[in-house]
Amino acid sequence: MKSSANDAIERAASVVPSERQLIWQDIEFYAFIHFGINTFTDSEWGSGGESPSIFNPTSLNAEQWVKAVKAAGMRGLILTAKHHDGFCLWPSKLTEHSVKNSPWRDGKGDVVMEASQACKKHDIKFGIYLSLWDRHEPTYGEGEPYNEFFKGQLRELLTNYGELFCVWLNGACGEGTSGKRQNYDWQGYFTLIRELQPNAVISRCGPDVRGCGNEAGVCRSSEWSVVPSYLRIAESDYSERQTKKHSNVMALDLGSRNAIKNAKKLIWYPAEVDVSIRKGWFYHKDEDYTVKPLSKLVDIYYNSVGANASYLLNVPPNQQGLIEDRDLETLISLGAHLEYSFQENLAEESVMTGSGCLDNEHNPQMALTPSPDEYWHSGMYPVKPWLILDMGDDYDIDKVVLKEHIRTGQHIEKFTLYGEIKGKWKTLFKGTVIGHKRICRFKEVRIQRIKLVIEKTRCFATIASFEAY
Ligand code: FUL
Repeated sequence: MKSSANDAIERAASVVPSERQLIWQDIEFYAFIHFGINTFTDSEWGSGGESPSIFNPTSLNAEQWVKAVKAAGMRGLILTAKHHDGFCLWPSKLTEHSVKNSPWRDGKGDVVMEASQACKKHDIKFGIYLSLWDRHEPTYGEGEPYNEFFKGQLRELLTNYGELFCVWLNGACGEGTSGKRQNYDWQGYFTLIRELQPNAVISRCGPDVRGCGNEAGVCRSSEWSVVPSYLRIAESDYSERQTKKHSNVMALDLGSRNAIKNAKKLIWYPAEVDVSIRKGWFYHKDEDYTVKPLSKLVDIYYNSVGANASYLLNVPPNQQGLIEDRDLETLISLGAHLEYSFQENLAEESVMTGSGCLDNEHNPQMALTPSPDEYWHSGMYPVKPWLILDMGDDYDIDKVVLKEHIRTGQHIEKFTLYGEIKGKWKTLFKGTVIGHKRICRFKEVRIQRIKLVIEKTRCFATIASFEAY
């Protein structure tokens, strides 16, 4: 007889990402640009009562932002089109509280347009951040009128700025000027976004990407992409999440066998690590000294991209509308560091053998092909399946990058990597989940053969990519 726990495992193993989530998973590392009225008041949260006349960046240059983002090795950029203060970086027809009433470019400017065009020019994906909470808009808290206003703003942003890879809906929700809280029309927003930007993920207060639960740049050591559905904000399960004390996104374990055993519904809901390069989200001169050192940014990379999450790094432009030199230099060194670290995959021309496979199409060698859809499949319900990589000669190795074939779900729960040293298998790394990507870092060793043993997996195991550096 099957237990409900086994049943949950079977269900979890059958959950797969959507096409848009798959596209997003490959972007991995992208930027946040927090810029707006707060930049000019030196604050983090505006009241909504600020005058648009104070928005006047003297030398705004979106290409400078995009070049910096690209130099760091990032592949996308998300701009705060509207933060909680309600000030719009585009000339919205639905409010007077925007760049159109500012002195910047004589009221004819559009920051969203400049950023989207710079991204397009430099082949960087573009996304927008839109705060649900609007401290300026008088209809906020009035129900339907605000929902219509918000959908109108979405429509403007989703139709005039080309293809978006992400719509980042921010949840910070307080009272409006009326003193009332807004009842959000989640389904209405989501339906509109799907209609106008079908390839964009809806992040944070959305169904596609969840926050890892903190803004400190760390994710869980086992970051599952398959988690209970109450974590997702949608009309039906939002209230459930609000009332369930234990069901918060900060919970340490979201996806283990234990965490999912009683879940009613399981969904593909991968994690994103968002963190600022500085102390605050917006630029403040007196926080210039807080720019994180390269080593910290690199650690966050391994603890996010390397741990089955994405890395959303905030870089706030100053009052001139430019990224400061010290942030810029750090971004350039970060990009150089990552490029150097992953320069030559020594597993590329190797031979892979293994414990078995589902069929010849999924034999161990398939873990080494560049195509993401060619992969090794262990066969059903395997017992400690393994792979051995033979690089043909000794190399100095300190990193192994593993990827599951997540189109067929996330299965691997526990694994160990061994290196063959003087004829003996020595442990290099012990890990739990793999998912989209796990970067295993260890002390450099000179080896020819690396063995991966999958100690625990759900219904089967797949490896779509096995790289060594
Ligand atoms: C939070 C906001 O309140 C912060 O200002 C910032 O935008 C951060 C990314 O999300 O909820």
